[in-house]
Amino acid sequence: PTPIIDEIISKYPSKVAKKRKKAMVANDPEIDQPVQANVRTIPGIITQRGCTYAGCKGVVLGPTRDIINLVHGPIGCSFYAWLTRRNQTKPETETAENYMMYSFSTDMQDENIVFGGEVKLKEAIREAYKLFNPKAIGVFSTCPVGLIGDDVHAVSRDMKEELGINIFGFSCEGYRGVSQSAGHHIANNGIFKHVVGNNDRPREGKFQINLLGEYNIGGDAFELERLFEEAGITLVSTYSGNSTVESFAYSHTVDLNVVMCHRSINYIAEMMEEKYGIPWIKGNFIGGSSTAKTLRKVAEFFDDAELIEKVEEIIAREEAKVEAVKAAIKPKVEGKLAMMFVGGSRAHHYQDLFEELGMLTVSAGYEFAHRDDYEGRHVIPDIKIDADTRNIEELTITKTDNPELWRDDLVAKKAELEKKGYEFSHYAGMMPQMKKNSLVIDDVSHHETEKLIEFYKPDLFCAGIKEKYVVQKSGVPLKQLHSYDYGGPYAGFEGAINFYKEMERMLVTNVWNLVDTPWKSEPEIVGSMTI
Ligand code: CFM
Ligand code: HCA
Repeated sequence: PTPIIDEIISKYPSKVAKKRKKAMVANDPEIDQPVQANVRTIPGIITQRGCTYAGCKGVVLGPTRDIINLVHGPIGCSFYAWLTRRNQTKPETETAENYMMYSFSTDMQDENIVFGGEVKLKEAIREAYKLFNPKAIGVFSTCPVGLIGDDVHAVSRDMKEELGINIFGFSCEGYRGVSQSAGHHIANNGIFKHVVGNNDRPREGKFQINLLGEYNIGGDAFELERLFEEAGITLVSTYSGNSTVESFAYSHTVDLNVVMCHRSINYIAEMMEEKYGIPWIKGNFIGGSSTAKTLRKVAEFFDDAELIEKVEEIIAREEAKVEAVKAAIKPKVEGKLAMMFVGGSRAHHYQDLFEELGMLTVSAGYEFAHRDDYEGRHVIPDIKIDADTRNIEELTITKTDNPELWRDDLVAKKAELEKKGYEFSHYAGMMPQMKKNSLVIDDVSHHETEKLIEFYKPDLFCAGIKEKYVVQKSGVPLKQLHSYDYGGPYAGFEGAINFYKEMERMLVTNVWNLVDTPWKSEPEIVGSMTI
């Protein structure tokens, strides 16, 4: 891939080329190689990234149904974050709170930008309270809010006092960080400060866990809920697919946190451990074998013979179904080439599904992940702290002084299991899993995407809606790994079966060879100019 990297960057001015080269690595799973990540995109280059507000409001808090997520800003920011992520939710009863189908905004106008929007924000909070009587309201700052200096935190404090419900603000202006990633961190901090620990309800269930970083895209979380329920594992809270702020408030009472998307939610996992002594493990439920592996790891943690037996029974039954479908489809898609460029965890997790089908991931990268998501958490101490990182508050967490909440039992359990080689707080990142000489690219640009397609002629490209049609016009099918193209679920055992079938549908066809575009044979625009 080194000549490919050189060819890709040859189009860039030398300074840009030098910088982009650092974000591209010919992988060698045996050795550590730094990848430039979580740095600002060079202005003028079109990439897939979104903004900090999207990461905070859209991604982390968006799927939570019993909180009014009020956007302080122009209407467009709210409209474009309105249900586009396909997170599903299932209220406990028909009348239970569910605000997810609404789009709440202060609808800032010129006047509010010039003279300040705090009064309008207060009015909007009062109106929302009067109309819906919610238990909580979150206020999300869009770009102009930070520019004009509206204090969403002071307004939230005042309104919390006036209305007597939980109201808190997020300084998640779009420009505040490098990407959505900054918004995840801001959201994690806000939830931890204002919600976690608000309710120390008595515990039910023998084995209690939270699932962190699972957002119920296409119903993924429903499939996982099904498995946990059958195993007898109590899923206390999910951050944040099919979730409630009510459950976040008592989520610090669990025995174990299982982290799916490390990028977006590792902060809460770490903070819960620091404050309450709850350990966390990295899990992955994308792919039949990953699902089995993660379920076994959870059962091993609880070390209960009955639970282990039940989990084995579920795995045996479900894997038989998965294997049957795989056996029928694998011979048809084996050897096909895939590449994927998605947010911060799916570009890694979906490699398991392709591996199961015998497909090869020739190139992959994240939009906005950090070096630890590529190279593994051991590089965290070496990550350069720059101005953009310093811009995001790092909460100082201290051990709870409530002896009933501090889990000495779990601290001891962790130490004991670690001696046996059980891995906690561990994420190896995507690179050790990828084949030698596969190409890793962070924050891939449009130009780079075109070049990659030209070089590798992949059978499948995975990305999002902005990339979909450009890629398909070049004759390569694109599978959206954000919205699943309205399919799914793809998590768990049922999810794996759905995904295999989807691959068969997309790849066992000749239709992509028939795609032809007029600009291949003649220039798109022909004209002459007379002066
Ligand atoms: Fe985590 Fe996500 Fe992702 Fe993400 Fe996203 Fe998403 Fe994604 Mo789109 S939290 S990093 S910010 S798994 S919205 S549910 S699909 S880019 S790979
Ligand atoms: C976001 C949301 C997004 C966009 C998906 C896409 C999602 O980044 O703000 O580009 O298709 O999953 O909905 O990642």
